[in-house]
Amino acid sequence: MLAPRWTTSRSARKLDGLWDFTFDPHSLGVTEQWWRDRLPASRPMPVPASYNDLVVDRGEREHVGDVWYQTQVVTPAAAPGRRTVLRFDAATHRAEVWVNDARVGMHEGGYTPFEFDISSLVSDVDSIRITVRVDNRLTMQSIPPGIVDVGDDGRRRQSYFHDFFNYAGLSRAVWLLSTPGRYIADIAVRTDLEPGSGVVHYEVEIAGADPDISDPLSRLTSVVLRDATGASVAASSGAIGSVKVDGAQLWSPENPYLYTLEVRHESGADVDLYSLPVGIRTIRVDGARLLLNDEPIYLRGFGMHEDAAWRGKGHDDVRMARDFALLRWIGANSFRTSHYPYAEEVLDLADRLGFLVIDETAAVGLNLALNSERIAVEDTRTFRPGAVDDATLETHLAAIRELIARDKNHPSVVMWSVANEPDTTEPASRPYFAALAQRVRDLDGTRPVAFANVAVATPDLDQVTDLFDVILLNRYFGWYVDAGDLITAEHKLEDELRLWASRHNKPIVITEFGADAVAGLHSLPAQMWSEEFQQQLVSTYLDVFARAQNVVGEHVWSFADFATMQGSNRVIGNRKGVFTREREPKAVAYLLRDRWSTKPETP
Ligand code: GCB
Repeated sequence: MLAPRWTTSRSARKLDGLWDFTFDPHSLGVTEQWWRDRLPASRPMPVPASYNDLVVDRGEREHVGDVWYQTQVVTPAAAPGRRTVLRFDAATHRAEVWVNDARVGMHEGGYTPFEFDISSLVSDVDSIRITVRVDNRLTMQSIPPGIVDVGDDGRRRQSYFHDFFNYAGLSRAVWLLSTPGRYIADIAVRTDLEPGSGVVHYEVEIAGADPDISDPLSRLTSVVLRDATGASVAASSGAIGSVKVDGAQLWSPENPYLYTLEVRHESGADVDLYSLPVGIRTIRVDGARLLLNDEPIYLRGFGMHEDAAWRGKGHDDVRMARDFALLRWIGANSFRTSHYPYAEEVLDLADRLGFLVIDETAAVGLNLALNSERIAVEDTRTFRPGAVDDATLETHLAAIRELIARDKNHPSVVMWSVANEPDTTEPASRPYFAALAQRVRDLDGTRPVAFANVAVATPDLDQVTDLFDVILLNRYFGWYVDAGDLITAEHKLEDELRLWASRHNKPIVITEFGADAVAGLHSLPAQMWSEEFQQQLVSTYLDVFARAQNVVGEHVWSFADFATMQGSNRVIGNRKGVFTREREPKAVAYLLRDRWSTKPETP
């Protein structure tokens, strides 16, 4: 799926701004057909943003169910035959959309884009009313999963199995796109290295109205590859093909060199153009090594969140710019999109700045046993009918398809993570994960596939690791287990890493380790929750990784403090950030900056 872009044949207009917004606690909107008129009792609500922290009433902040957004948009007359598309970069977690009185469709999943061809609805009107029902409910068949019940006071309540606040709404841009009637629907690139050159394989998908042209030769797809100065370095024609670049500059964290693939399609009078940034690079696993451009690479960085005051998970270029500035300052070269696909703008910037991204689906919390103390479920087996079952698998497979459809061309994306901390100790998890791994491989054979393993799924108990290419481990020795005891933590961590390396000849990335620290809290000797303890725990882990076999990466949990549901171990949110929620450094940030800036690029 192509990102919205202005080109000489296309326009891409953002519909962001203040929309009308209404909560629908009694689910009246559908029966009363709220899309037919101005929303009742509406208030202004910015798009993009999560709505939760823009209200002051607790019931509204934690509302469970539908909310409605509406806006009126002027639609300049389109030339005959052109196509108009309404696109949402994300609606969390599902949406149903109307244009004027017509229902145009719906979408499941809160973190991937969707669009509707609305050409027939804009052809002879000056303006349109767009109405969106956004539903934040999580069920055992959604990704991520959750359970909705009704409290004694008749209020719906949402429980969920993940450790970040269930922010919802229109959290990314909304667009009105215009393309020629016959248009470039998709481009897939794959890059390869040959001695002394780089190869870009491309596949262009054309779709849309078939113009009445008798001469098929008047339909032509052609591509030009330009270097960073704009000079043409290779060209080809045909919808499928390859171009070769002698002496290609390879994409890497040290030199994130981007070419541009200009694609042009002509069908009679229709001409469509699209420009795609392309980084020439390979990524592969060789035994226990992770190779970028055939050289071993070591990942240094973080698990992160799209999270900030007021905006919640609303995409914001300002926050994103600060986050990347901090990533560079600290010497990171990598991050994981824990625990959902991030806004595509983040990947665009990672491409430009040279960050290696583990791109994760929103499948966080497929683990009832881990949450049984907090959420009353009688049967704590996760993979069974009525819990994570065939219907959940269908949602999960669709989430993978949409993730890869959106992100397949980003050179920064070097690995797919299909889930975070599922219960892979259950034998029934095996067919489920076999189906996921297979789906990824069918859709993209060029990147390693992995999932983030939970602490209890040790090498002896885990049922699925052999199905994957890289082992991602989340470990909290010294925090959730052996709390405060870094000597025991160090031994247990080292023992477990040794065991993984002896069982599987695969690269290991520690995708989570860390400790909460409330910024400004100090103690000598170091105690849990102080900045000193966080620093000592991180330092202990880094020492173990340096001695361990097969470890090819370290991602501290977490980049910055972030909002969670309330809990007796949360201090207005999770405080494992190396930076505060306001993106200022805690003491551990200086330790990491020191360690990461002196570490050689490759082991
Ligand atoms: C984890 C989860 C992450 C949590 C973290 C924590 O294992 O993957 O989402 O935030 O632990 O701090 O508890």
